[in-house]
Formats: sequence, C-alpha cells, structure tokens
Amino acid sequence: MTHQDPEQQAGDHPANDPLSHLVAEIAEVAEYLWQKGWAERNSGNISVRVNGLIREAFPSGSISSATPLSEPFLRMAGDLYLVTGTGCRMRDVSREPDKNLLMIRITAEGDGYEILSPPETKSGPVVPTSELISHLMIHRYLKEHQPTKRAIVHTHPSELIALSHSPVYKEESLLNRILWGMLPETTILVPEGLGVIPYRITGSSELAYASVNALQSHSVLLWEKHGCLAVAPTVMEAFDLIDVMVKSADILLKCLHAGFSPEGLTDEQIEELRDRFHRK
Ligand code: 2HA
Ligand code: ZN
Repeated sequence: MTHQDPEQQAGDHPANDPLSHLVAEIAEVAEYLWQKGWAERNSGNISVRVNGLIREAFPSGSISSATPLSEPFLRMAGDLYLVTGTGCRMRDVSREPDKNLLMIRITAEGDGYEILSPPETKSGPVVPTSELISHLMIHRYLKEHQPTKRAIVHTHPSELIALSHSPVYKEESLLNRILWGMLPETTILVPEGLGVIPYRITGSSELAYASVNALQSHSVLLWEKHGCLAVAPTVMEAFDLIDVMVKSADILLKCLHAGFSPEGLTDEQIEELRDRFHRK
C-alpha cells in the first residue's frame, strides 16, 4: 500500500466533496420515503438548486444538447439542479443514486436545460422527473423570494392523502387546527401549517401555479388526493417538515381507528407554544 498524506486522503474522500455530500443526503431521504411507505413505484421526486454549493459540475465531463422548456426561466440561466430521473424508484435513488439522479443546467437563454455528466459516465437516467417544470417554477419563486430554500421534496404519504379525501378534514384551517393539536412538535416545527391545494392533475402548470402561490405562506403543501410537497434549505429539512405533519395525521387516524375522537391540545396550549417558540 502506498503512503498518502492524511489530509490529502481526507480531502479525497467522497463524503468530503460537496456534491457527494448532497447526493448522499438525497439518497438517505429517498430511502426514508421508501421505508415510510410514501413512495410506491416511481412516485415522488426531489430537486435541489446546487449552484453556490458546488464550484462547478463535472468540468471535464460531457454536456447534452439542450432540451427546450415550455416556458422561459431567464433568471435561472446557468443554474445547476440535482434532480431525480423520470420513472426512477425512490428505493433505487437510495441504493444507486448515480444511476437515478442527474445534474441539469439551465441554458444561458433560460429556454432549455442541458444534462451534465461526470467524465466517466455511468448508465444514468436520460430524462429528469416528469414534474421538472413544476419544480423549476417553484425554484424560480424560491430563488427570488426565499433564496435559502434550495430543496423540494414531493412524496405520497398515505395518512395525509387519506385525510384529503374527507370534505371535513381537507378544509385547510380546520385540518391545521386539528394537526397542531395532536402533539406540540407540530406547532413548533410547522407553525404555518399545511397549505391545502385542491385537486389538479399531476404535472400540470395549474398545480404548479397554485403551489407557488401557497408557498408564499407555507413550507409544506398537501395536494388533495395526491401527496405532499415541502420546500426547505436542505432535502433533509424538507423531509422533516412532511414527517412531522404525517406524525400528527397518523395520531389522528389511530385515535379514530380506535373508536374515539382525540381530545387534542386546547387553544390555550397551542397559543402557549406559539408564544414560547415563535413570538419572541
Ligand atoms: O414522480 O409523484 O406526481 C411521480 C409523481 C408525480
Ligand atoms: Zn406525486
């Protein structure tokens, strides 16, 4: 075995390279989504704006020809995004991230994207998630108005989807009041609650516009009869936001399954949490 300078060795370790770190984080969250039962077949998708986090993606790698986008993203020209591939299963993103994630760069004119590949290209996905336009529309809003939020996670948590089938529970203010009442952490971690988006077809610009609108005042959305979408500085934090809302939904459903309506925290107890954690 040849001798290596220990610092050199540490610097070379994949976990110390920012891109590998981001890929490992996405892989970890993808595994959680699968283990939680929120990611049947190829459902869900993840994207992260990575410019500023990595110096340059694959300077000696290859660049695909540009694929046109259906609308211009001028202010995002040159931006780099790590995105899950279309048709990719979250359990495969977790186990073989190199084959199920890809890096795209918005063209200089903002009217398309190129796929950037590492120098030794593995057989990676050729096309980004079917929800790419929705993700880009949300990233456009976030970059301009909430620039610390770089990550988007979309997944299908059964507990929240189940509640969105009820004409009573899908009413946003009532649903949030009930979910905040299930355990203190929900008010502490998601004080603005869920933004509930009425059903619109998957991948549509109507769903994306409604989501951008709701993200002005929420970080976690419930897409009626479909799933959740969260935005946060990191993929892990976006996962945590969905996880805490699902925890509340799970407690509610467990109480209802057991044949009783949960008492819930009182208005005073929820206000006390807001005073303690959010009104400094
Ligand atoms: O990626 O979840 O909403 C597949 C989906 C579409
Ligand atoms: Zn979905």
